[in-house]
Amino acid sequence: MGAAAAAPPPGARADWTIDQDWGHFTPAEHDRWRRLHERQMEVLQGRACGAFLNGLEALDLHGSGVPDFEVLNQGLERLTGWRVVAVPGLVPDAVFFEHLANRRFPAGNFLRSEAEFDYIEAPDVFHDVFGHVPMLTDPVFAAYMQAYGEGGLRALHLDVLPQLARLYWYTVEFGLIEEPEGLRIYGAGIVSSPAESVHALESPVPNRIGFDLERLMRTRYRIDDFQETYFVIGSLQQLMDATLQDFAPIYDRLRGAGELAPATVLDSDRMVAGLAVPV
Ligand code: HBI
Ligand code: FE
Repeated sequence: MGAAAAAPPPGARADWTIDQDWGHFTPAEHDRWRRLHERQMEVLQGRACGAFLNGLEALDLHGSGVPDFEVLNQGLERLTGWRVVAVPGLVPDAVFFEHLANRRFPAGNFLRSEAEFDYIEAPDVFHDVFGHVPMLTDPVFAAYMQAYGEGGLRALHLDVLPQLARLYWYTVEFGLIEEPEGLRIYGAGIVSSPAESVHALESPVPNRIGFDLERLMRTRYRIDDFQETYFVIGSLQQLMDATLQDFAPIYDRLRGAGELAPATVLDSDRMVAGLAVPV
């Protein structure tokens, strides 16, 4: 094992979880959730992927307020065995991987302030639950997320966590998918952001590159602005299949390959067109 995992903050359990205590959310916070949800739903029709929209329906996430995890988990567990657990904020990688490997998704137990309505850097309950949880109702993506956690635990003693973080970043957080109807969003970081939901699909600025695991894991990312590159999968199964291979030779090749700046385009890249905007 690498360095001993940091101790959990006061009041948190050894696995860094805390009680959601749904009653602690105020009427003002439930109203803020409603407005965040309403604004996103205006943007996401025709932009979010089918699995995401189906997940919102399946979990009855219709924006009535901050979801009560006890209620949310009854539906989620029945569908794919996943549960949402409340945490104070970001948790150490080892803790995060352990939760994912056991089909538990850690969600920040706080809602952004009114001043942070448009953007918050730390994942709050809106980013985590509205952004991430609907995709966990899809059996293939649910399996991918668990495989990611298992892979993370196996890699803790290796020096490849930055490369694994890029895989999470460019798929789970900022992934795009080609569907029969056209290019769509599945990444939580995009789907929870009104501006990036449009930018990622329609702006001529970013690169959109066909998913290539090793190429993706070489590519650095920025956390404080729209992505300069998005990776595009053809199906969720393609993502799951990518995790089924032996990563040892991949890690060896990555150690020898240079890192790529976020806006890099390689001759070997398959460029994908943005969403044609209906005039
Ligand atoms: N912790 N609560 C929380 N949420 C995350 O999304 C998260 C984390 N810890 C680590 C982490 N993400 C990233 O390093 C992943 O790439 C593993
Ligand atoms: Fe996230």
